[in-house]
Amino acid sequence: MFSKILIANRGEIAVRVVRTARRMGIRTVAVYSDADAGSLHVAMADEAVHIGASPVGESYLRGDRIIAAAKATGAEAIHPGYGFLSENPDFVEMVEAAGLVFIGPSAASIRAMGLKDAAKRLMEEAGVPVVPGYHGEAQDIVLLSSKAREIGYPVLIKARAGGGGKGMRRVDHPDDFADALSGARREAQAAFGDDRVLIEKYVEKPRHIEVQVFGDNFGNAVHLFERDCSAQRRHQKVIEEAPAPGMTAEMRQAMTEAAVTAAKTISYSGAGTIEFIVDASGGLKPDRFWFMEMNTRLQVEHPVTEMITGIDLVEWQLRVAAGEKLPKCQEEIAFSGHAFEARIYAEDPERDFLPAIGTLHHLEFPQKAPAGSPVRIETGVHQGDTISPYYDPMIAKLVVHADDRRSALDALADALKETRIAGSVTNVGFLAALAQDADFTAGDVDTGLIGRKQAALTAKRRPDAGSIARAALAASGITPTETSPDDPWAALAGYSHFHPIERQVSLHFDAQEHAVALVTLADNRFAVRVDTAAPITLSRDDLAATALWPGHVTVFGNGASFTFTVPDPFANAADAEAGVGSMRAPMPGLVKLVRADKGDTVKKGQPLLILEAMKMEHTIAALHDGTIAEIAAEGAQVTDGTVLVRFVEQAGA
Ligand code: MV4
Repeated sequence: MFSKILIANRGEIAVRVVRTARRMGIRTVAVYSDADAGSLHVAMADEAVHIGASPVGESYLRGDRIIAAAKATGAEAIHPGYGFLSENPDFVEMVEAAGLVFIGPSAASIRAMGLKDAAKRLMEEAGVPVVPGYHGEAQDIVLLSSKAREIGYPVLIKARAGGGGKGMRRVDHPDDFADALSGARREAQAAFGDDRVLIEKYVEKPRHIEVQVFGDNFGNAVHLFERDCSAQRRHQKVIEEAPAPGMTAEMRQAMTEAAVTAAKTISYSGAGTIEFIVDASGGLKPDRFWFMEMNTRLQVEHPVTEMITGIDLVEWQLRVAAGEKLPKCQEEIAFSGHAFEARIYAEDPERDFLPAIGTLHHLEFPQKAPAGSPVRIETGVHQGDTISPYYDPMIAKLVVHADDRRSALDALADALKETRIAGSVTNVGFLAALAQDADFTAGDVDTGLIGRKQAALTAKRRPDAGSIARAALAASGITPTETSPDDPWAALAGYSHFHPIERQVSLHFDAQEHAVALVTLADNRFAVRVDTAAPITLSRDDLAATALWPGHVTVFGNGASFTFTVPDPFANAADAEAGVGSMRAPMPGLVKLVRADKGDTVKKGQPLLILEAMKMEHTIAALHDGTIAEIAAEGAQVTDGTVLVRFVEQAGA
């Protein structure tokens, strides 16, 4: 076995690989960019080497620097994780030429699966079912349109170099073929520098079911059952599960056998995934699945397979790469129960999932689902970290396992409801809604489900009076435990029998202001009146599901979180004034350029200033129409939460 490996990746997968390596007594070397100097994967590894600036092209994609780091630290092998250089055959050859081991398949295996049309031809020859279609070299339009007729409409035109849905066009009628073809070619050329396409029969109600395979360098290959990744949004997986709902013994037998054939055909070594498209319009049938592509790496969603099989896939990767045989033969591999993985992202479901940036001021995950089943959190960040714009904005993967699908789904929903993140907007509420969706719960999931139900799954929720009251209690400065006498708020928080002190707190949610009055009662309780509603009695315990962060307070409950803007008594006067219509810095940075003046009338979406943060420029645009009362000065250094722009208060706002 290796004594030291280098991990050519970042974030949760780098942390994940360190964990298994450590358990096996293998030392680890992390690599990192400027933006990642203080990140978790660097802290977790035994050693770390700086490899360049924040953009991936200057760091995590620099194979030469990564190999030099491995040589300099005496690492014997390189684990690529997923993404970045993990499926780059030229990198594999560079690693091997440097006398190091690539923890993954051979360059030849990666190349065999790299071009989708060639991979499909190869699989067809090996007897693996592929979607009826044309995967040939000739590309003239007359030939392609006659192939489309032969296949039968509707057809799908796909980029041969493709993946991720780019360069894909569904065509329902021969009259639309020429336009669709030129559109697909243009997109394919732009995305991959290759405008060649393939034509396939369009599969209705598609499901994405993939099979985990593993090979070694002695010609052995096994499968570790299937995962269902049909819950996707614009080709981004959202929730994955294993096994696939509704899978029959017959279908599983056919799919896993095809997957092992695929792996053996290319003498595959290491962890791989055979992705199939399944026509679920008539339930799962053994003659309704087709090979789509092979991912020649460990996948993001590998933990659901680990949960149902009890096998550590990273351990297997290390053993196989070190020249050992597969630790188990097929008959020794079984699965039990059901697992789900939800991908928690810094993104805004209400704004069509726009990626978000921000500082994770509060980051809290449940250790266990209320029913007692384990919750596994895979994350590469800790509280206080900033979500940088350079990399994938995934915050964590939440993985649950239980005896059956129903219990696992309950555990997933419960765990999401107990996940508390403040400082950046996240998709946690959306994930909780999806986990409770009737079709998803019934296992009736196809790749179009999220798109069809997006409005309901992302419906904006408004805080109830109880949430507003809890937010006000937190914002008022009352702490979870009784204050000490030298606390400036002690006198106010204390109970006074003769002079009940009423405190006023103003909170804003979106454009709406809430006036809250708090009175301290006996026994550490508080009467909280929201606007004109009847007072609600709260205790210090009600602060548990709240988080205070610069200029804001976030309250959590039942799968939703509400973030309010709040005047901060400790911030400067301008900040304290700022309420509705103020825009704050989402991360610490430098005000690089200011394009509006005090007194200007601006339109929603108009760029107001540029904030340089994490060595990247962010345009801060007006959130709504209005007149500027105050705007940050050019050259100002700001922390996150600092008010950058304040609007003149409008009557009725
Ligand atoms: C298809 C298809 C229907 N028919 N192929 C999308 C990305 C690429 N990996 C394959 N994709 C599809 N190929 C045929 N012949 C529908 C999709 C598809 C899809 C597939 C898997 C997961 C999500 C998807 C979402 C939309 C379309």
